[in-house]
Amino acid sequence: MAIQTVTVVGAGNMGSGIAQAFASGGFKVTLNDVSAEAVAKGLERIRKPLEKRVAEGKMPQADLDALLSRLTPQPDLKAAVADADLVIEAVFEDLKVKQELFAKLDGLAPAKTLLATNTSSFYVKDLAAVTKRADRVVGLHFFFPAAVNKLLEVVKGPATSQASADAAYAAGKKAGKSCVATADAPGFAVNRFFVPWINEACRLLDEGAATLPTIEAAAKEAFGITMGPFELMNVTGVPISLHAQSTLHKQLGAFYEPAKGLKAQVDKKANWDLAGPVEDAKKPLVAARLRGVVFGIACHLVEEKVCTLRDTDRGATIGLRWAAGPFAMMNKLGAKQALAEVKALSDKWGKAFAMPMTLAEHAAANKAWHLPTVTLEMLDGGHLALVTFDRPEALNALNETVLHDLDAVLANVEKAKPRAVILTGEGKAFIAGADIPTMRAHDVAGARAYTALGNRVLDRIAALPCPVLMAINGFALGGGLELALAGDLLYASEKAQLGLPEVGLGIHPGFGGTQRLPRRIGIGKAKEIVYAGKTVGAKEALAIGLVDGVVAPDALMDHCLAVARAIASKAPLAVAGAKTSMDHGTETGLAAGLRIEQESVALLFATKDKDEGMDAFLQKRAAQFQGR
Ligand code: DAK
Repeated sequence: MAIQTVTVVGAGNMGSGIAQAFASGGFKVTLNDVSAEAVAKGLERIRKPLEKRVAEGKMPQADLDALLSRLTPQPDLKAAVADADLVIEAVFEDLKVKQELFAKLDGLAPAKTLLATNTSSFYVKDLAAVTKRADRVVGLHFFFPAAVNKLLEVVKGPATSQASADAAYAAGKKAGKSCVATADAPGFAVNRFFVPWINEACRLLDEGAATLPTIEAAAKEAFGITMGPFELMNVTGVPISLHAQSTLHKQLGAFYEPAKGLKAQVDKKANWDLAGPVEDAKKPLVAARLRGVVFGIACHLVEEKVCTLRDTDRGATIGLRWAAGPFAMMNKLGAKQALAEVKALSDKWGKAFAMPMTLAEHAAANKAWHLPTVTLEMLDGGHLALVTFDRPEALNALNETVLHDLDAVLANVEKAKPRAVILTGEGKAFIAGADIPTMRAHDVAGARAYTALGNRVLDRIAALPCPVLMAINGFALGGGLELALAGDLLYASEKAQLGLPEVGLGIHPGFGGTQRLPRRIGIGKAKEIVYAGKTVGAKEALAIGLVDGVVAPDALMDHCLAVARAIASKAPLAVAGAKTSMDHGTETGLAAGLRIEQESVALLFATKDKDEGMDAFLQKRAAQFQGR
């Protein structure tokens, strides 16, 4: 279910932002609203800021022209959805209005079309219920401003098929979003803790626990943000917070009841007055209350299986721009302190804010939450595996945890049997090397064990039967470059820096750098890099054959996906045989290598895919390979 054409219904701030994101991602986008004027206004919302970027030299005119050429205004709903693979509703947040629209869309859109709602407060199931295609209804919850904010919650309703959720997730990623998968629960993942965080700030004010500027300052410091809850409400609109909190209250009970002061402020139709004195002594109390709300709810979310621990944290860091997610914050603070902060609220609210069992267990064992440092996503119906190093705070440096997490992910990749694998890094680095504090602590025995672990995991990458692509998005240094060298195809962003700086640390490469690098670029160039601890830019890396392509940063993942898809469309056993023949054959003499190739290709003549590939040629059709 590959999505190519997208229709956005509703050309307001949210809708036009969504349309822009999909058009930037290369989709053909149709923008619809109730009238030609409303659609034209929506297009202007997209065009104006982008024209400004062009004028400031931040965007080439050609890119703007290309983006606009992918956007079609269409005020007639029937015509707008006639050719859509995905329709995203971004109309007024009113259940009746949305249900009427969904019923209409269900009648007008082709059977294949996926219908998505951008609701932030209603259940996906309540919209699916008015259609005859509940399996093809999903939630796509964008965050304001939708064109810029990278977070996208992909909501799977109880009847949504996995294929529909996967297709929506893949489309969101292609539109440049960092997707988090959530269940169909009140507030999905982020609003469930973010909105009560705002409400708790209002409660603190109601109680006279601290002045508004004190709460604002404490929140900024504790969560590493530039705007506190009150300033945020002023910017986004105070009534929106009240509406979101009231919705949670209806569904989740007393703890979520809107603060009196919040209601009063909405009645006053005024913004919050941010001026006044900050009482430093009261900041710890305020921070503890705000953290308590967030920690408790984050644990509830995971216990209720609404969202994973990692995605809950990503929601906070990507969508809200908090310095750390709730679980990373709890790890930093310690489980016992986190427990105390949640318990203070739980004691006050009883069942309405139940003590999360998992947090109590972690505190009793004085254990940190396990935040996976390497993640796996299966794409294209399982044909592609995307592995991401996710320790951006240390530039994805390889410590024992990362290597063990990678090992576990590789075990799952082996089970899933994809046709190609892509490895990349979150943030500005691919991997900035082995973890220096970890290495600093090792003696000779420790170093042997660490190298053995690293080499075992890197060999596991090299031994995968399918091609492994490295999407080198930034620094690939030391162990990071060595890991990349265990792959088959290396593609670098123009911003990438590649090198082996080990000799500058008093050691030399220990994860295969002295072996795999000369095999790839020749002994002379390899020695130049290793002896001088040299780092090269992407262009030079291409010139010396270290990487196989250099691509603009934004285009790197698309490029790797395109190569991976081209590979995945071919006979998997044939590709695997070619890989083994090349990898093993080139490690022996020519005669032995030719024998390896001969035996490998002969065995392919026993496969169904050989018959399918040749029949397809003779019958002038595309081959459908099964990997058998
Ligand atoms: N290990 C641990 N933390 C690292 C790190 C690393 N390799 N690289 C970066 N970080 C951390 C930084 O300390 C910083 O953390 P905070 O200070 O914020 O807590 C955070 O990542 C962001 O880094 P920077 O602030 O430095 O970022 P910049 O953009 O300014 O600089 C940089 C980026 C990549 C130029 C710089 O971070 C850098 O030079 N990093 C170190 C690169 C490096 O030397 N890597 C190690 C190569 S040696 C062996 C096994 C394996 C190996 C050898 C032997 N045996 C067991 C024998 C392999 C060795 C290596 O990989």
